[in-house]
Amino acid sequence: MKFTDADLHSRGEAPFIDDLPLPAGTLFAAVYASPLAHGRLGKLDTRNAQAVPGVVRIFTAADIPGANQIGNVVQDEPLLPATEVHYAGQPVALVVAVDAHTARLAARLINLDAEALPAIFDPREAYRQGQLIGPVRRFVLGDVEAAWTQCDCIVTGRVDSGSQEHVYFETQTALAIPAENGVLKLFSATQSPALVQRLVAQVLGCPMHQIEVEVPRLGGAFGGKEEQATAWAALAALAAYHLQRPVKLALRRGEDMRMTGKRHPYSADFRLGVSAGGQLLAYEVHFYQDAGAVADLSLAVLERSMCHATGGYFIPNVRITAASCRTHLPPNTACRGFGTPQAVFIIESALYEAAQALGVAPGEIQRLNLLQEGDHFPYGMQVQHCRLRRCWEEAERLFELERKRAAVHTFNATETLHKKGLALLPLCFGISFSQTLLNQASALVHIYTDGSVSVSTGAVELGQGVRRKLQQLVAGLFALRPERVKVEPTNTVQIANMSPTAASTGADLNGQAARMACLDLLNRLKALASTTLGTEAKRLELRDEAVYCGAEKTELDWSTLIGLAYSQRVSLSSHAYYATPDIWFDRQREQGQPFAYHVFGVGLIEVTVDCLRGTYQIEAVHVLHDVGQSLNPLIDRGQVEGGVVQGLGWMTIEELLYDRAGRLATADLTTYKIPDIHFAPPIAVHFLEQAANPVGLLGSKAIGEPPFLYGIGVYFALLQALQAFRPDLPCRYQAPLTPEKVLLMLYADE
Ligand code: LUZ
Ligand code: MOS
Repeated sequence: MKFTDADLHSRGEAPFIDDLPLPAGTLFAAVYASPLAHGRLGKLDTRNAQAVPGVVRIFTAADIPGANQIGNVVQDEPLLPATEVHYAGQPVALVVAVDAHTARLAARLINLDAEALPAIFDPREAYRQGQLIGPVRRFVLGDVEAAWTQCDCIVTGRVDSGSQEHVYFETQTALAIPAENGVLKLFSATQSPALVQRLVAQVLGCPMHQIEVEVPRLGGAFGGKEEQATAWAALAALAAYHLQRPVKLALRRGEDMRMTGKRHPYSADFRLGVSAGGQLLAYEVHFYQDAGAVADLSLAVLERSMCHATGGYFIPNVRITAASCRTHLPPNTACRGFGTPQAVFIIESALYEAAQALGVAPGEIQRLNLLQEGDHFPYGMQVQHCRLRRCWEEAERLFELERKRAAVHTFNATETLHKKGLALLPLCFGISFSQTLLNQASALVHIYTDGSVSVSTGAVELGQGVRRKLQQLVAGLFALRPERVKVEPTNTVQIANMSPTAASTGADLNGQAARMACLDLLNRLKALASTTLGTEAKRLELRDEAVYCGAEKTELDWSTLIGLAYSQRVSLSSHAYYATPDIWFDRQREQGQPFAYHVFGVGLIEVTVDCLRGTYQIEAVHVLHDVGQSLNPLIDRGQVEGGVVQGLGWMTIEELLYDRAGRLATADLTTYKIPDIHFAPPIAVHFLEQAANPVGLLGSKAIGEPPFLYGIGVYFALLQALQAFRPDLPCRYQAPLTPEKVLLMLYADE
């Protein structure tokens, strides 16, 4: 690889699926989506659309040769609905034309005769009406009922958190190319090539081996392409199947925002009991998750929320109840953090409320209750290699916490119209898919006769630098310059049945598999070198592209060794399979050990609020993060910075608004504001030192999702500043805390 993905991205040269040269005769598709949030389908009038010159064909549910079903966890999602629509923006028909403009133009001429049905947009209302996805689940630790009597102070409250659009730079895209014998090659912007392969085969009614899925790279994903890339791939495939022509479907930003699901909004009721000294004694919480119209990954998201309900704290008596509520919004889905941020915002809100009631600083309660080695989570697992207290203590010194607190105090005592706030957030994030079976990966490593290396895994490069990490890993194991190692695009022919690149496990799982394949090859090569040199294999070592015996360089350099292996008929390819050991979960008992390990850290956020205008400035973020022994500190730093900014956006300015009919009103980036360079504060990232992870790849820890959580601190920093201005402020826990809401909180009388 001459350039890494990062080089290409910074030059604007990284090609995405939309940039691929198209085969002659490629057609273009556009989606006709439901204008209704809930309705019974009548006649779909496509005559005007058909009449547009350049329109080739319009597809509906009736054209699906196999199963009209793309639900994965629950089979509740038709590719194209036949009888009812369940959200505004749901694809109803596909228009295929000679160019994309014509296809879109024609789609606008489709008329749907549908009868509107009552729609629900609030998860609590859905819950009242019994509109649930899956069973209501409960995790229990200790005995909350008995514990309430021992609490000196009990607080209750309600917490709401909003949705969040993924805003991947690359919108949902698919290109389907028919090949001989009914085979379809699909380029799909997906985190889950195997899922796309399986569901497209199901939709077309053909065996999976007829469908090849390739992912060159993604322009961001953030969970939004874990499950929700499937529909577009299946639609393009459906058209290509019937027309036997290549078909491309690439959503525009507005279409993408209207048609795809987002982060799950949560509403929750909590009850938290503490001792007079601030010890957390009992916690009861009820999560109402807004799943949207179909199950998608909602149940897995809910499970991860439950696993993180107590955040970075130990609470001996806990009762967590969780319901996934079906509404008539687009199906909410995986989004960086996968239910953890929602759960953490809720426990942090409860803790803040308790601090108010006790009249102490939240930081004191946080510090007192941090998880320690061997503490139990409400799902039975004990925390191991716990570094949270260590992180907190080091952070206090590193961030000069006392000095910063005093500065805020002084500022607030002297300034009248501006107030400052400061909040800490302890991080504890479980790594592994909570669905144990997904924690598997495989890798295929070829060494070509010139000594160059090709590595295939199931990992999808989505901007997180996983290819760079794999390249470094393999180059390191073979003692080669990185340029000698190429990491291939992700393809279902090279790697079968891969899990999604998700749950922060991409480098971890696929790296473990790649490492095993490399070690296998190394064993073969060392055996060969040992025979050739007449030296014991265990004394041989690869260094600087050559075979060494102890400190002595032997006559075998890498190229010679590989040439020799080929001529001696030693296989230069290896396939390896990795499954995370020692993890399990029993959903009957709601107990288990779902995570291989946890990631820890502490974040500090400082804000200043302009109490006349309601505007605020995030002054600085400091992070002390436990990434184990980093595989690549520069990439990991980027992941922390990006995660923090995305978390800040979720808590503050990112607000999705729907009209009364359930149609997204903020369907572009002028009305849906995301953090930009002016919004982003300086972020000081420190990694915990001497912190190799005993169960991670080369001592590393996963990095993708956990840092998102640090951003949650901003809510409580803002509350502190607001309370400095208005001490009687009734605290509300309702994110996002937009400047408009700040202004209302400061001046409106409730
Ligand atoms: N996807 C999934 C995830 O299917 N299961 C998980 O536990 C998960 N966690 C984080 C992100 N994606
Ligand atoms: Mo994800 S939220 O696709 O790791």
